[in-house]
Amino acid sequence: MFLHLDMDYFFAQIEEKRHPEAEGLVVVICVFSGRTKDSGAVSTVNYEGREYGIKSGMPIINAKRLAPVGKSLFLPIDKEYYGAISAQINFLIRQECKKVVQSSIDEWNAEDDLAPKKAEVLKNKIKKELDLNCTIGVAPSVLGAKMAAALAKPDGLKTIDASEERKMIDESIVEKVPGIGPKTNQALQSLGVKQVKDLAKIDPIKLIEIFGRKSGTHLHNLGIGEYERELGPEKEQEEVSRIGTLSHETRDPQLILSKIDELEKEAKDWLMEMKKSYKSLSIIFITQDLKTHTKSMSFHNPKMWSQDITNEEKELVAAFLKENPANLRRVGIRFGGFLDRGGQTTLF
Ligand code: TTP
Ligand code: MG
Ligand code: MG
Repeated sequence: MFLHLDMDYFFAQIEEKRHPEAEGLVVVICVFSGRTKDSGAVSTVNYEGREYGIKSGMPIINAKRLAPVGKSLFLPIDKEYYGAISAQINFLIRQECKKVVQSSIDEWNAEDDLAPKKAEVLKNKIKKELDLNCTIGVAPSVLGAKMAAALAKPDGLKTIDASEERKMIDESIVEKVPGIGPKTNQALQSLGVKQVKDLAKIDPIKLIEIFGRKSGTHLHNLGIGEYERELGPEKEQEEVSRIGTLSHETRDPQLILSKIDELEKEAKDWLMEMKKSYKSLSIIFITQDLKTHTKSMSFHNPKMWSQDITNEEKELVAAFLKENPANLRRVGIRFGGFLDRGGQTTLF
């Protein structure tokens, strides 16, 4: 069985936790372009905001027109912080399931014989450790799991068997199938294909003529109920990070460094496993106001997991403490700029 996990209104949910005053408000995450005060696009919006028609990709100005006055919070995107939370979720999923592929900042696919049970455990763990809601779909195929999750959103868990999966996919309109974009949808509409099951009525030769061998075959297989039963390849990971909460808010270098040491060991297990050496090291500092700061250094000669970096860590922590007077709530470590141990770069 496969499971598909997608975080609910991910960036906006994280910001809700950071801003307790956001409770009940419309929360809009904005990518400000800086040209004028309000130019830019909406990254995402919480479910309250969706009720007013605010959507990802919409100009911020339009979202401001739709949002209820005095009941909305427009916040700038903080990708660094969301990436750190995503890395923590990634860690939890990999602790639980054997085969995992991350497909976006807030989405994972996993294969596991015990997927229904694992899904439940994971959902609870993410709630307990990060106080975040997600939705998980479980099905006999990767596509089925993803579509089950879409139907169960938000805060849902939906497990379906093979016949329920077939019915769900057959009856879905083609536009709702992940991978079928507006162009393919339009071409299918002109063939009279509305639901996925209508694809079975079209001669596969014709589908291949129109969409090419690969997509044409894929569409035909969808129509006859043959779905992918393998996780796709994982895209090359470009960094590994671990982040953790300090036992109390502090700026004591000793306490901070001992937490970093713990996180370093976890991240290095991964480096060792994946046979990577690295060229950059960052320490992430999350202050008591939940702002994220990073101090980084890079190395001309790549370092192996076995090399001691205590001095580098000390240096980065000291540099941060010198310029920022705030107490720290959480710290993290990140390794990047990977090279395979043979010396060849993996980052083309
Ligand atoms: P999604 O999972 O597509 O959306 P979501 O998590 O906000 O909401 P849902 O509950 O429906 O899953 O995307 C994950 C994050 O990616 C999202 O929180 C913000 C970002 N994103 C953008 O920046 N721009 C976009 O157009 C989309 C779709 C997402
Ligand atoms: Mg999501
Ligand atoms: Mg997503």
